[in-house]
Amino acid sequence: MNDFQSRVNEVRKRHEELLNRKNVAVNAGNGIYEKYKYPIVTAEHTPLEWRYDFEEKDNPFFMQRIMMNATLNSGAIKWEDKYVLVVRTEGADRKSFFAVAESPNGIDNFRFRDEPIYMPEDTIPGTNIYDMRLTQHEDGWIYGLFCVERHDDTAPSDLSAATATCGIARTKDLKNWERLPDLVSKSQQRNVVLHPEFVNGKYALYTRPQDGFIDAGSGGGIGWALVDDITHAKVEDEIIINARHYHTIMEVKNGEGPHPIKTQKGWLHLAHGVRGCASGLRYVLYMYMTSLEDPTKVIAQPGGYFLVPEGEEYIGDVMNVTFANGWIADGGDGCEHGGAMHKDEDKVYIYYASSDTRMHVATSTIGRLVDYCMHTPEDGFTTGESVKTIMSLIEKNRKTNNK
Ligand code: M1P
Repeated sequence: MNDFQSRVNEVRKRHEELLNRKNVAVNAGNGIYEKYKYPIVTAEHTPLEWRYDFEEKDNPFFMQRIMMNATLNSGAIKWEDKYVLVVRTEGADRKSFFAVAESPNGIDNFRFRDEPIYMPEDTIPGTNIYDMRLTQHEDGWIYGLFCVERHDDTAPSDLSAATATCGIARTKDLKNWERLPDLVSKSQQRNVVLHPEFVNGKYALYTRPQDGFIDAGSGGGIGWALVDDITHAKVEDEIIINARHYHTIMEVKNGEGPHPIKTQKGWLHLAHGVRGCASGLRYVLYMYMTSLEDPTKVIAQPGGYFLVPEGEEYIGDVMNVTFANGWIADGGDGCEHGGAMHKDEDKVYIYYASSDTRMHVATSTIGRLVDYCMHTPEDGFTTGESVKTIMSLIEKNRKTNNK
């Protein structure tokens, strides 16, 4: 065997070992969810055929010709009995694209399909696309809403000036995508998510109005807008349903994660909150619940964060970030539509990225997550209120322990 062939064999062997690695639950100790020992999808999981030229005469050193940098913020759906991620995959050239990776059990063995998704363009082509939220809507389509970044040509001399718009595409099979016109909105938009059910006969969107590409500015938090026609979606009236607040984990920005999960007690939401600190922005995950009768009404808002970067999760291209735009509530059906009513015992697979670099999973159940939302004290917004909340738990425990 020549050097070329033995190197090919070695690279293939290592790749297969990585893809077949079993994952192990690590008890997070908070009782709310389990994290797992290994990331589930990394740049190293991408197919070798995307990266290497296997022709010896053209690539005698068997080098990577195209490098992959990161696999992050992934949409998720249970589809044909598989746990499917639409992974934001980022090449060494900084361009993100979408690619489907599937697992038989949701926690390991994720394999990319042979080819990434070639997303059709809107009338004005985008420079970069990322962070797809998948919604299996009651209209029968699976929608993918994502951020489209373009250079802001109103500032021609500033090469970092950009705009964020919500791109919309739909599919029936996660293979062929129909691109619809981008969302029309007065402000820039990122983190836009389609609610799985019609509300008053209209499509409902969670929005995140923002003044600039990075700054939320006057955009007060997670918004809500009803849209008549998803094939020409336009935000007319937008209300803020989950506001940012001074000195909280979402002081600087927040954004809806995946679409909410329907439970007997209300819609369960996962979102991210951002605050500033000396080392930059810190992105953490938080949860809240809204009413089944009125999805704009928050009925539970645990104070503080739900999940944060820990250990190696802190480190990556953008440090101190956890971000989630995909989760699967698994009632055991092969592919449940987005608005299915979930039972307490249904397992929830929370797919999150750490530090804009790699994908992880955490697992819980509907019952645990609802309990977490309904019984975690709210943020009292001051040190005094926080201490009072701790004191009342101590007092309750004193009584319990003295029984
Ligand atoms: O770098 C952290 C995240 O920053 C952005 O999120 P937001 O719009 O809430 O600031 C997004 O670019 C996201 O992809 C990224 O993970």
